[in-house]
Amino acid sequence: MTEGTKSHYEVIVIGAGVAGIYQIKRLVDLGVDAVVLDAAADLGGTWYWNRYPGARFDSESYTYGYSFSKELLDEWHWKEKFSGQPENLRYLNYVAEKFDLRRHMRFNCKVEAARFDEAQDLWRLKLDDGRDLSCRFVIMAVGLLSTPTLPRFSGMDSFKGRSFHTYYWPHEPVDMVGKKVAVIGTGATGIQVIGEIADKVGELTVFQRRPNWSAPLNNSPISEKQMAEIRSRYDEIFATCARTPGGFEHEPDRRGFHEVTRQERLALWDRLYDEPGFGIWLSNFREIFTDEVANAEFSAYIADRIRRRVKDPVTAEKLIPKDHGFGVQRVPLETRYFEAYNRSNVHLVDISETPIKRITETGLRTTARDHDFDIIVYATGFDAITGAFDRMDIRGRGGRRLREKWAEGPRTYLGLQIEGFPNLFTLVGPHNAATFCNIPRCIEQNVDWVTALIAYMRDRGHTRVEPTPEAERDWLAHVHDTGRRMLFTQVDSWMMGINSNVAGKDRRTFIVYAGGAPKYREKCEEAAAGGYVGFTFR
Ligand code: NA7
Repeated sequence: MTEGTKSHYEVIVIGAGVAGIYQIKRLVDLGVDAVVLDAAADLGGTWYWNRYPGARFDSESYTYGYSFSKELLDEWHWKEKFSGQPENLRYLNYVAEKFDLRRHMRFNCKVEAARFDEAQDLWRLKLDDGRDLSCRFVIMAVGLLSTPTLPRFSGMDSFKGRSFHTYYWPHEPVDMVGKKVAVIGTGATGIQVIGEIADKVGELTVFQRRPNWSAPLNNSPISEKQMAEIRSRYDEIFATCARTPGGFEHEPDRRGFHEVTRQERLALWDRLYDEPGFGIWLSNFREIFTDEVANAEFSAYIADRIRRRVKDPVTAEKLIPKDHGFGVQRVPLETRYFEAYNRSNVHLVDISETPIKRITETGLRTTARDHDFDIIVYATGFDAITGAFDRMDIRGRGGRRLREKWAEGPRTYLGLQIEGFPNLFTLVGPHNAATFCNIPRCIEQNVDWVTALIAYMRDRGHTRVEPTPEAERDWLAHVHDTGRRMLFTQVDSWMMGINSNVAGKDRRTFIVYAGGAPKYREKCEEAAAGGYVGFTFR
């Protein structure tokens, strides 16, 4: 049987992004008969799709790369502190080539349905081209933000110019010189695009529903010499990442916010504002995340920074969030974003005042006026975390649908398995530390854990693993406990499962794990060390 016609594997991994690539590496090393399927034409996941101008890490590149191979760490030179999409995709291709992983990957393979066959302890998968595959284990490596969502404006098909969601940015260069461009959405993506294209297009009009708090990325190149120094510190760098809640290099300031003077707070903030990366968020006082007084004072500080950077005071006020504090949503990091609004070719339209009524043949109409465009960019975000699962018809024991089980919010054990859905693993799913993490750091730990469990079962001849309802109930309680004190749970954002463009996603739901990666790792290790406490085997 050729690989092309082969229809049964021990393990099928769905998704050839950062998680799927490492997962297949570990399975191949273990001698498991496994394959990775991806709906895309090639590997890379997030970094395959998001080709919009300005797409880049806001993790330090050298903390984002895989840590599992010293040889790989020694060979790869990250050229920028926060590397851009083309280089990130090159990196993932380099990894796949180096470890000869491509031959275990199938592209243009979209999984439409997965059904658990209880008699055989197998999963039966249906691809969108009608093919059927089977396997003992399914490992979902489908990404957190892989289901882009468009607004539901009328007339969207009638637009005669070019329009696309940022996730589907065309592979060939888009000529924007001299063009009239609209960007709808000012999340992390919109903020990256706007900063990048403002000085390259004819006219840029930004349609903002709600502003986001944002701070400078402070990117810079990495020289050969600096890279050599980074290589010599990799052990230390990854050790730091392993002990921080979000898997970053940035460690929180341990001083109590209320125990230092205002001058001391300002000194810290002035320093962090000019430093690269997420320090402004993650090396801040811990109270920023939990204490409304601390959060309000810091938010006022950032608001002043915005006022200093944006010349027109009316525009500046529009760019300052009034309905939530800094850092209670995912903080976009920006490059020249606020300065973009000082340019005469850039215009900000506040669509909370004048909502978009429809898309027209030549542009769009707000309640105030018509705008003409050559290109409309939808930077309108994703059906986050559970979206990719919702769109697959996944049926576990008794034909139960995952979508129905999760209708009132996801339930999992360790964010890695689901009661009623044996032999299915979610590497980057709800209630898993990877939801709130410098993601490869958490992915490596999850892949290692799942691989060890598969090896454990193989050694014992087990054919089925599934969490108990009690383990799942206790994990849900723990997930809720970790989020209880966090201000982010009081705000509508994708981190709380809100998406105004998807029916039913209008209720705040705990979908992330806020206990921090070290605590999460401890829980996973405890379960494994005790002989996989909370799981039943057959
Ligand atoms: P986000 O952060 O969800 O941002 C989406 C943006 O699009 C946000 O400003 C939304 O406004 C806006 N939006 C969404 N739907 C509409 C409609 N219908 N009309 C007007 N404006 C709309 O997604 P991103 O892609 O920017 O970032 C996602 C993650 O990718 C990011 O956190 C990183 O981890 C990488 P709203 O705030 O909802 O009013």
